[in-house]
Amino acid sequence: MSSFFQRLKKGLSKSREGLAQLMPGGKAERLSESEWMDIEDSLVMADCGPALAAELIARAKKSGLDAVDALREAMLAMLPAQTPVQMPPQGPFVLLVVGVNGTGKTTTIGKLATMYRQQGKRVVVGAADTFRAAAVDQLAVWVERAGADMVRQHAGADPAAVAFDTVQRGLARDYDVVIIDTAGRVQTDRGLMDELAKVRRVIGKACNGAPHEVWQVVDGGTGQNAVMQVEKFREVAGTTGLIVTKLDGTAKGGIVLQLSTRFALPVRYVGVGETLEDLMPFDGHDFVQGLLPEK
Ligand SMILES: Nc1nc2c(ncn2[C@@H]2O[C@H](COP(=O)(O)OP(=O)(O)OP(=O)(O)O)[C@@H](O)[C@H]2O)c(=O)[nH]1
Ligand SMILES: [Mg+2]
Repeated sequence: MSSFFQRLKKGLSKSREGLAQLMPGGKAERLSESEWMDIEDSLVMADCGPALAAELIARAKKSGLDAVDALREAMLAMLPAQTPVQMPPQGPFVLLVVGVNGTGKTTTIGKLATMYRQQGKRVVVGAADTFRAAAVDQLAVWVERAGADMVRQHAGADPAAVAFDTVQRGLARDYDVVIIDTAGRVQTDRGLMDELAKVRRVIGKACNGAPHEVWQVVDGGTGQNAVMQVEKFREVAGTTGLIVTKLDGTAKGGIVLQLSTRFALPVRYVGVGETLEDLMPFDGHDFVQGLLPEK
């Protein structure tokens, strides 16, 4: 078993232990109504949200399997299909990374750039978080460690202009992957959300069909507010996939299932630490196994 999975399991231990106490491993149909309700509460507490928790319980009750198997099947059935990321047949794969402040965008870009470099791809990263000079320097450190290249402008430059330049550079110099870092923004900030919509538009002007993916980074410990975040970013920036970070910490895990099922968005990767290697492709089976008690 990989150490990544161990770390994920450790991160999810609180939720798993909470559920373990409620599931004696008996046949599902033999659990009493109040036992099912306790499990439902516990799923809500694990950040699954009330609607998903109710749906999972309804499906589990019907299945006739024991509680753990029933919930596992229900969770897996509700997760959207994990189709592979489509790389464009020609030209660079352009990825826009968005999300609320401090969720882990820049760190995750460092991890992604490292991963793509390890696959032998040429990677250029655009520093479109121009708000703080420190943000560009932080990105520069990650990009250098990854062995990727970076496009930057002066602090305070128009983020859309940086994104445009980066995509043009990616096209002109035959890069395989272009990743655009953006400043964190709260989904209720109209001005900053408009700015993000512009970044997206301008990327499309630099390269037809781009961005090919828009990945929203969500802090796994955020709780229910994450639902609002994804709703709004999806509307404005056209989120196509999720990356949930900090699952090595105090995150309760259910938010991953809730976001993915509610918005029918694939979770592409999960972050389980602060170093370059701490990114794992999302695997629904592993995740659900980590969340549910062992039998
Ligand atoms: N434990 C843990 N910490 C993480 C993970 N991903 C990111 N972090 C930490 O989260 C903090 C914020 O990360 P950043 O990458 O700067 O986040 P950001 O979204 O770029 O932040 P802004 O650009 O300010 O919006 C840093 O201290 C990271 O080390 C993770 O998977 N696990
Ligand atoms: Mg950042």
